[in-house]
Amino acid sequence: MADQPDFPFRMSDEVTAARRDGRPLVALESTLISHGLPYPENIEVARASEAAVRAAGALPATMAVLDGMAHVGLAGSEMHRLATADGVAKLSRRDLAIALSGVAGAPALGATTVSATMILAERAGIGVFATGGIGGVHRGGEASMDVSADLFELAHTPVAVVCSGPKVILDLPRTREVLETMGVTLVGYRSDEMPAFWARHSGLAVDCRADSPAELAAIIRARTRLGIGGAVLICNPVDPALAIGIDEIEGWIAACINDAPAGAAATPWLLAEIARRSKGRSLAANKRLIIDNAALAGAVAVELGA
Ligand code: PSU
Ligand code: MN
Repeated sequence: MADQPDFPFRMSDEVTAARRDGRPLVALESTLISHGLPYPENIEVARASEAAVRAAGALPATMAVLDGMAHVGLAGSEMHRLATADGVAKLSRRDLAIALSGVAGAPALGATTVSATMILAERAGIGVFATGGIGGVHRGGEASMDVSADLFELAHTPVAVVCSGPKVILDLPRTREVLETMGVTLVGYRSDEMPAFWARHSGLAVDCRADSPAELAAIIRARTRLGIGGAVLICNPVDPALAIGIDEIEGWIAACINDAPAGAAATPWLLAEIARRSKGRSLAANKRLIIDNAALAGAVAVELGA
């Protein structure tokens, strides 16, 4: 926990005060700032997401590793660094220990993925987290074994995650299967289907539908009471005004997926490539859904009173 002296946290004054006063908090990630979106859209989205959490009545805690220290809650200048610096590391579960070790060669600046952000949120006592799209089984993953550490984290770490489904560049049926096997509770917000990031429809079912933040909070509370760990994954489909049809998206993916690099660079490369091919439409949808997910996470945190 945050009060453990050996865990090198730096909590912002605002987050510290919110925890002391029992005010609701929402964790936000930073990989989408440093690797998921171009500048200046990335800093606009980071600021707008924090504003959306506040408008809902909660307080934002954006996570990153700066100068070897895990940060829970960032200053504006720190978000700006993450949005503009070159060579920001992409930190997943495996990378956190290195980034916090102080060894030579450890990255000075690290953005946290869904998995790393869930870990920091749980350690900081923050139970609700908002992102854009989660990682999952990559296309061809049955051979390459490229499966995002996000899925493992969702299986184990008890933090509710609000997203717009797995990123549509992934193998969605296999990602859905792994979520089921891992025992992640998959809830559609005002949706019977698991959404697919920029697309509202995947053809894959959720475990249950919820139509209000109060219902979402009830499911999270019940899972917490069970004490089984792992996540409630809340899937909030993108605004229909900016949604893109799956067939159109599949065309862009087919045209570039064979050129994508392997490993951690795959997702950022595909997002940038499709932003270009879609003439910015995927970017507009991505921005909207991240901000809307932050707003919904704020409402859920208020409902939970934590
Ligand atoms: N949501 C977005 N854009 C992103 C991400 C989420 O709208 O770039 C990030 C998250 O940090 C997620 C990561 O953990 O993409 C998945 O990366 P990978 O597929 O390499 O596990
Ligand atoms: Mn991967």
